[in-house]
Parts: sequence; structure tokens; C-alpha cells
Amino acid sequence: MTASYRIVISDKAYSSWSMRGWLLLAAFDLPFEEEFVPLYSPEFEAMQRAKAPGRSVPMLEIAEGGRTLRVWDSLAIAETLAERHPEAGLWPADPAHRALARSLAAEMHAGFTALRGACPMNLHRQGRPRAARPDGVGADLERLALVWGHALAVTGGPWLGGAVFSAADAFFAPVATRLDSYALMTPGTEAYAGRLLGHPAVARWIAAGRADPRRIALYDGVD
Ligand SMILES: N[C@@H](CCC(=O)N[C@@H](CS)C(=O)NCC(=O)O)C(=O)O
Repeated sequence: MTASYRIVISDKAYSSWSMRGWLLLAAFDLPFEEEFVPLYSPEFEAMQRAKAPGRSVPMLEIAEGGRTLRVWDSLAIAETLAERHPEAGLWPADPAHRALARSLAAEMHAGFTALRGACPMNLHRQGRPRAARPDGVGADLERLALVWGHALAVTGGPWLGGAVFSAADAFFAPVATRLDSYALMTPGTEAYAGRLLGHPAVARWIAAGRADPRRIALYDGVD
């Protein structure tokens, strides 16, 4: 049975969760269409009503056998695509590396709240630190260096799960953009973050985000 994929996403410059969902298809060469819904807009609210009970982006729509399955939440999208396409390599083949990659993606999904809250993704911002570094950001940067360093040492890199880019790397891609945007690179994070920013699918998203003229004052106004 042939399935077709559509990923519902928001502004490429600002929607970090959309970036993760999109990468889970684009970085693994899975064919898909995009549906764009602007953040903080009546269209977004209409999408939430039309596609309830899912209410957030990214949302993956799978059209198959005359019905449409909807999967919202980036971690659910990763697991659904990995299950449907074992050959695509969303998770590493080695069980130990796979356990590590899953742990890292889950920690990213649930954590790093200080960094995420204080430094929202904004691809229009480059190399400009916050006026004052909010509490908790330093601890999140130390944690990043620790878990990235551990994964790269255990798997041999250059990606978190080993030789091949996996869903764990996709989950951290928006974090790498924040390190760049807010000048937060550290000796323990800059090599891997730089590699991540240079990955072809990641670079494609970033270029599209920077080229998008729609600006959101809430994020552009961060000091
Ligand atoms: N846990 C969700 C978070 C998704 C999320 O918060 N997306 C934001 C946009 S970046 C959103 O859709 N917010 C609207 C809402 O939650 O009502 C995921 O992993 O996909």
C-alpha cells in the first residue's frame, strides 16, 4: 500500500519543533509535502480546529488506504517513521547506540528548558548574546557538552548515534542554531554543533528560514 506524507509546519525561522519534524523526513530522504501554517495567526487556530485533537506543529499526516492518520508531537513522529521505514535509519542499527540515541532525543524533548525558554529559536539572529544570561542557561550548556561528548565518545561519532545522522541529531539541530544565534558555543559543544549546522538538510532549513520575510516581533524583540 502506498502512503503519502504531509508535514504541517510553522515559520522556518522560529518554529524549532517544526524543524525537528521536517528533518525527520528530509534528512532521511523520505518523500513528503509541506503545509505551512503561520504561528500566532487565525490560520493556525483554524488548523487546530480542523485537525483536532492534535493542536501543535509539527503534525504528520499519513494518507493511506483511503484514510488519513495524524501524528502530532515530534517524538511520536520519529517513532512512527522509524517503524514504517526501518531502512531509513532514523535510529542507529546498533542496539547500544540506538538506546543512547533514544535517550538523548527524549532528554532533548523533555528538557533543556532554561536554554529553550531564554533563547527561542530565531534564524534571523546570528552571534548576538542576550543582554544578561538568564539563570539555568549555563547549566544547560554544561549538560549539552556532557551528553554530546559522551555519545560521540561511545559511538565514535561524527553523529550522536555513530557514523550515520539519526533522529537524535535531528532533535538537537534547533539547539545548535540557538548556540549560534545567541553566541553560546563552548569548547565542549562547538565542534558537534558546527557539524550539525552544516548537515545538508539542516542547512537547507536554515537557508529557507533566513529567506522568509515574515518576522515575529515577540522573538525578534528578545534583548
Ligand atoms: N511536544 C511538541 C511540541 C510542539 C510545539 O510546542 N509546537 C508549537 C510551535 S513550535 C505549537 O504548535 N504551539 C501551539 C500550541 O501548542 O497550541 C512536539 O514535540 O512536537
